[in-house]
Amino acid sequence: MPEGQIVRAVSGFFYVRTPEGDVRCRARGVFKKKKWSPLVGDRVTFEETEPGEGWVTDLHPRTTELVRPPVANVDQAVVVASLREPALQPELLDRFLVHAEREKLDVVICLTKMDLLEDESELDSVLDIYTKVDYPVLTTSVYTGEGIEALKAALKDRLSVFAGQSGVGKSSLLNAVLPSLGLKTGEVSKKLGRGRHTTRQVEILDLPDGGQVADTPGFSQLSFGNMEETEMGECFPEIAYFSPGCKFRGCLHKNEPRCAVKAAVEQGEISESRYRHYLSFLEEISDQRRY
Ligand SMILES: Nc1nc2c(ncn2[C@@H]2O[C@H](COP(=O)(O)OP(=O)(O)OP(=O)(O)O)[C@@H](O)[C@H]2O)c(=O)[nH]1
Ligand SMILES: [Mg+2]
Ligand SMILES: [Zn+2]
Repeated sequence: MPEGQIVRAVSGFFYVRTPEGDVRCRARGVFKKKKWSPLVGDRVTFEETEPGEGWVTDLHPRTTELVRPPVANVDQAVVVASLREPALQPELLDRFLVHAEREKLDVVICLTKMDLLEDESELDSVLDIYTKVDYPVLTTSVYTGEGIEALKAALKDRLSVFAGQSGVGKSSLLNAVLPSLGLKTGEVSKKLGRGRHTTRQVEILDLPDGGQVADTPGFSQLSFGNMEETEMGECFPEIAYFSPGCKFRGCLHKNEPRCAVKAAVEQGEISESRYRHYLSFLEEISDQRRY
């Protein structure tokens, strides 16, 4: 039976991409019974009942599975943030990074709207934080073209998901990478200082030089759901790096004695803002437990 990849899901239909074109499929009832639901990105087996229409009959094993945005088999997260319009929210950026790390995705940070930057020092302090963690950081502008070639290179031959709050310019970046996409973009509200949730659905797009991207709707609420406190340190690469030096196994790097992570923060090897967010995420998890 033929196989393909789900590239879009709209009101109960899954669009399965094949070399011969997209086939609009429903999922067999058996999926509901087994509580499986197909995701965009899934590799599937399907049965064509008439030209262009059919049934999904089997889901292939996933390499990764993101809940928010809901996409399967992603290799890389492009975490998009603007320094201005909307203003950078470092805590939200770290939240996205934790989720990407938890799924063991490769990460590229993309700082957008460089043409709006007035003061270089604003950028330097952000670069300082993230290059210390060894995250690749691209600075881009769709108006000057800065960083677009570098972004194209980073997207080659893998499935990348674009994530970030509404209005930071995810769809605009994808349009700059591939103008023929013509994705809809939206003004950032002057009054509210945030985007208008222009992109409504997850959709996988093929790039001409190899590779795929998933544009996703922006969101600003992202909780740590079923995460354990002990997992959080693993999702901050710099904390994971220093923690073998802690005196106690299972050290949460809060107030424990002889904590190598706290020592690294004091010596400036781990950035204070990242450590602060780590602590507040831990707090959030233990608060969720309580209720
Ligand atoms: N000055 C400047 N504005 C930009 C840049 N990139 C995007 N914008 C503007 O930012 C606004 C939001 O862009 P979108 O691409 O729709 O943002 P998005 O992240 O896809 O937003 P959602 O789909 O709502 O999640 C639009 O008005 C864009 O024109 C840039 O590099 N420089
Ligand atoms: Mg968009
Ligand atoms: Zn510790």
